[in-house]
Amino acid sequence: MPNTDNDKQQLPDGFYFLRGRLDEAAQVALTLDVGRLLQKAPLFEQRMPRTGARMSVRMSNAGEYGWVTDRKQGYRYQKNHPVTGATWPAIPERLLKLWSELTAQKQPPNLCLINFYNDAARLGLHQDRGESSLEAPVVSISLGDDATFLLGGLSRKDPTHRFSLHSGDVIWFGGASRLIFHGVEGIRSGTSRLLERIGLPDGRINLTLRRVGSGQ
Ligand code: MD3
Ligand code: FE
Repeated sequence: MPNTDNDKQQLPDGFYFLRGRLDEAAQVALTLDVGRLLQKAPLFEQRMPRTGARMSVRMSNAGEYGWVTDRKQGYRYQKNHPVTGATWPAIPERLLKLWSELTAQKQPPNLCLINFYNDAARLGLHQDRGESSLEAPVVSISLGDDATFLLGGLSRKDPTHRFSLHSGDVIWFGGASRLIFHGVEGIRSGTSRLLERIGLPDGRINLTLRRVGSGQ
């Protein structure tokens, strides 16, 4: 395993790394919320635009919009689950509360992307583009197994730093940080038992709260 020591690393402006922001009780409560969301909106497979390559991270969404991608239509925000056709379930109250506590934004998030990583899943280095406003921050919450997160710069060629992300860690960022290249190298399977409570074998859930679309 590569060195994942964060403490000496420099974080970009507007990037807040809140290690252990959620205690055990808060993690359990949020995990049960996620379990209820996934009953209404099951995890599904996403496919890359054009190539149709399957993403190893399985996903779902809550909120007015969901992030969806497939071979034909590519990346987009849509109001319906691509498999069930149902609208997405509401974003749980405790996530709305966390968003307002951290960001002091007037508008609530209207998209919560749910990423599920099993021990084979990874997310290649990418930028999050497409949100109508880059002003709105993003809040990310980690639950379950540890992950190795990669943080680069504004160019794909910039060097990347590795961070360990643990269950209960919260990252939030806005401004220039929004366009930084980032990814998830992999998880360390078996480092947490949290997700057993919702019937997922070992793995990691990442929630990202965003404000997308019109009305921003
Ligand atoms: C830094 N998810 O869903 S969340 C994503 O752990 C995504 O599942 C990762 O990247 C995950 O798009 C990382 C934290 C995160 C999200 C967006 C960022 C960090 C970011 C955008 C710019 C810089
Ligand atoms: Fe991302």
